[in-house]
Amino acid sequence: MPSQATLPPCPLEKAVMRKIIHIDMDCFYAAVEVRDRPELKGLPVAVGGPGEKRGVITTANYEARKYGVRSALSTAIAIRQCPQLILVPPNMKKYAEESKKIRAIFYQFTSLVEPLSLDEAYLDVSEYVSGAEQFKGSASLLAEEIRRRIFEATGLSASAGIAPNKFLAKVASDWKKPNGQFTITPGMVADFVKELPIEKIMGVGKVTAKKIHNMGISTCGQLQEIPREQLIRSFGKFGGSLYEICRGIDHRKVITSRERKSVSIERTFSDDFSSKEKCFAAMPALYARFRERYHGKDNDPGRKTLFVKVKFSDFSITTAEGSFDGVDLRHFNELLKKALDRQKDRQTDRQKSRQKDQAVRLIGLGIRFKGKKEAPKAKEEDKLQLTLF
Ligand code: TTP
Ligand code: MG
Repeated sequence: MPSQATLPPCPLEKAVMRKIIHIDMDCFYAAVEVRDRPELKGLPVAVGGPGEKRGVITTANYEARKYGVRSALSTAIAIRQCPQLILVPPNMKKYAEESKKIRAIFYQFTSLVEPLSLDEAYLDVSEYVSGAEQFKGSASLLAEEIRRRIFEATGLSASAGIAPNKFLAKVASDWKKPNGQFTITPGMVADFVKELPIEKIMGVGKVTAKKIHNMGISTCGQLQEIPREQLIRSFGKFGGSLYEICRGIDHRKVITSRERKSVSIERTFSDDFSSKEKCFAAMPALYARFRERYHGKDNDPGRKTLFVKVKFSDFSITTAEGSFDGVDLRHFNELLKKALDRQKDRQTDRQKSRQKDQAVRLIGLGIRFKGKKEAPKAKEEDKLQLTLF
C-alpha cells in the first residue's frame, strides 16, 4: 500500500481557489422594454416575433413566466397560454447598448471578464478583492456593489453567483433570481453539489441527461458513485469532465476576448433531422443564438473565418470552413450545404443506391479568430488561496 506521502493529491486539493462572480441580468430584453414603457410594469410582457408568422419568444418577464411563457416558445402558443400577453418586438440595438454599459462596470474591477452573451459574464475577481480594502477580501460584497452600480447606470436588476469556479458561480447566479445573489464558499461545495440535479452540469443536454437517468442517477451526489473509467467508457472524453464537475471541480479559466480563439454555438436535436430541408430550416434560430454569443467578442478586422460543424446519426463529425467578408446567415448556409454534401463521399454503396442521407444529430456554427496578440501572462494564480468569500 502506498504511504500517505506518495498518494496522488485529491482533485479538490489540487483545484485552484479562485473567486469567480457570474452576473446574469434578470429577464434582460423584457426588463429593458418594461423600463422604457413603465405603463407595462406588473403586466405579463414577452419580447418576440409575431404570433401569426411563426415567431418565437426570446424572453418573458416574471409575470408572463407564471403562465409558462418562456424563451424559445412559439409566440402562437405563448398567446394561447396567456391571452393578455403584451408582445414587444425585439430591439437588439437597444439591448447591445445596455450590455455595453454593464460591461464597462465589470471592467472597473477586473480585466478578467468573459462575456457569454449580451446579459451574462464571468468575472475573475480573485486578485481584485484580495487587494481592495473596501471589500475586505469578500467577493460577495463586491458582487453587491456591481449589482448596485448596474442598477444605477441602467435601471435594470441583475443576479449574481459567487463561487470558487465558473461552474458553481453560474449555478449560484440562478439560485436567488431575480435581483438576488448566492455565494458558495469552498467549504460549502461538497454539500451543495450532492443534491444538485445533473441537468445543471454544463454540456448535459436532453440526450446526455436521459442516458444518465437510465443509469438510475439524477443528482451529482449519485453521479459521484460512478468510477471515472466507467464514465469515460459511457461518455468518452466528456466522462472525465463529468467525474470532476459532479464533485464541484472546474479548472476552466475566465477567458477574456483577447485570448479567445473562437466563438461557437451548437445544438443537438432531440430527434435527428432526416432531411436537408429540416437542417436549413433550423439555421435562422441557430444563427440568432450565434449572434448573441459572438457579440462584442470579435476585435479582428478583415475577413472572417466561419465554420459549420455537423454530427451525423452515426456520431461521425464533419466541419466545413471558409473565409468571408463579414458574418452572415447566407455564409453559414453555404457551409452547411458543403458539410451535408460531403456525406455523399462517406456513404456506403447501399445507402447510395437507396439514395438515403444520414440523419443529422447536431449542427454547430462558429467563427475562428486569428492573429491574437500574446495575452499578458497571468499572475501566479495557483498560489491564490483566499478564505473570505
Ligand atoms: P437569459 O439570461 O437566458 O434569460 P433572461 O435574462 O431573459 O432571464 P433570466 O432572468 O432567467 O436570466 O437570456 C438573456 C437574453 O437572451 C434574453 O433576455 C433574451 C435572449 N434569449 C434569446 O433570444 N433566446 C433564447 O432562447 C434565450 C434563452 C435567451
Ligand atoms: Mg439573464
